[in-house]
Amino acid sequence: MKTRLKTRLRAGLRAGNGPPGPFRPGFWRSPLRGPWLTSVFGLVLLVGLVIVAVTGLLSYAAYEPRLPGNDMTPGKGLLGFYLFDWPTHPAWLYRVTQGTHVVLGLTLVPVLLAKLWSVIPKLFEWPPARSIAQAVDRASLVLLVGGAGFQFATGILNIQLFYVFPFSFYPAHLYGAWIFLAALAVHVAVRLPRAIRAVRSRDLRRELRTRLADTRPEPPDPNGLVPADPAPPTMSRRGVLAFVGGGSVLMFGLSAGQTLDGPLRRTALLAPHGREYGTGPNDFQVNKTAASLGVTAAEAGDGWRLAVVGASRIHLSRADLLAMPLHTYALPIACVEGWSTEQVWTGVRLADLARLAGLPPGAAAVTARSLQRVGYFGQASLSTGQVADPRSLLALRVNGADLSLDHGFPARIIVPNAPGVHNTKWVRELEFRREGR
Ligand SMILES: Nc1nc2c(c(=O)[nH]1)N[C@H]1C(S)=C(S)[C@@H](COP(=O)(O)O)O[C@H]1N2
Ligand SMILES: [Mo]
Repeated sequence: MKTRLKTRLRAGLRAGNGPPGPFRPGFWRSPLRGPWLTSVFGLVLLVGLVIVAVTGLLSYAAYEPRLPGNDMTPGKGLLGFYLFDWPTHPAWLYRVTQGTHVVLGLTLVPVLLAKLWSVIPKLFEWPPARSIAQAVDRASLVLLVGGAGFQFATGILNIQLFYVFPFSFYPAHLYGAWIFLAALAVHVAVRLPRAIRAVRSRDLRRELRTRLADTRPEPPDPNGLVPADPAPPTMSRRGVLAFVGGGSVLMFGLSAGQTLDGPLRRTALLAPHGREYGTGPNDFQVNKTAASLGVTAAEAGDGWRLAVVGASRIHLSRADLLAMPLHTYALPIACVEGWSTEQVWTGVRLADLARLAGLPPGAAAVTARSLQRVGYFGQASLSTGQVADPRSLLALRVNGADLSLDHGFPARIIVPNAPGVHNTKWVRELEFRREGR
């Protein structure tokens, strides 16, 4: 039995038919597959993924990875050639760029799946390589599809708080981004003219009016997307577009609320954090609770002192801080995971604390260290520009009340336009340094 199968397989291969199943040209029969449909999905992805990639690279810049302790990615000097001082104006910018990165990424998932469906016969092409050029082309597609899959998988797992990968998210997502972008550049250089010709080959408005009964396959194409022996259609092209577009609208609708915040947060069914909060001053999203990071009310209580280090080293109690000039600003917390929320914070200017440490605020960078001893994000460094902004605070109160323990009592950092992760909670030490830039 086994030998008979082997003989048949060998005979099939000799005849140029390839192995059975999906490798046979007659296996893939959807009458909708063709260069036009593939190119429509491809061009939507091209525009969308470039925006997702650019906002992602901006997010890496916003992390100020060149400052001490913010990022350990090996080789970041090369990959971060574009880094620049992340501005503090406008305060809402990171909310917009990171909200776009996450929400648009999720919105494109159905389009990516549809695009992969539309080209799946190419995955089973037989023989695997007809020429060296074709082998190189297919290898670049492994990087393109693999890169996209890796970026979507790690990104989605991260925003859903499943930290399951055996590596650190930041370097992995950054390396993945550059591999994907390089493969995309090759793909666009090779395919774009063909894709533009293909979308022009049919009139979109006409497709949107064409019913199932009038749906015909695209004309045979040299690249083998159109099946040689198409099955009768079970769905029109407009049906496919509506199905994929509807999926995208759904993904958008179920995730945008966590970026927009307010009453719309309730609509964010895909958001892993809570969707409804009370009406108290501290009732807004908590990223990590004090308990989950081992920060106790006792160590954040009366015995707490803030060490302010610079030219000198001084210790301040919460009463000392409350006796300093206090300032109030409405500023957002915008997390890398795409959620954001604006609250009204009251506290001491970081610039005033720099001055207290004997450093001119225009030339002082700072590292904030937390009471937290486990997990990540127990410290973050801020640039001279961030310290100098008058809205950058060591916040003591929020919405008129003392900070709750979960929101960082007795004191936390709030910096305009910084990623949420730089708003260190439960600060125990501020180390100011003189910096050239
Ligand atoms: N010490 C400490 N500070 C921290 C964090 C943390 O894990 N530990 N998380 C950061 C992240 S990722 C975000 S988004 C904000 C969230 O602030 P919130 O929990 O008050 O909403 O806090 C930041 N400050
Ligand atoms: Mo965050």
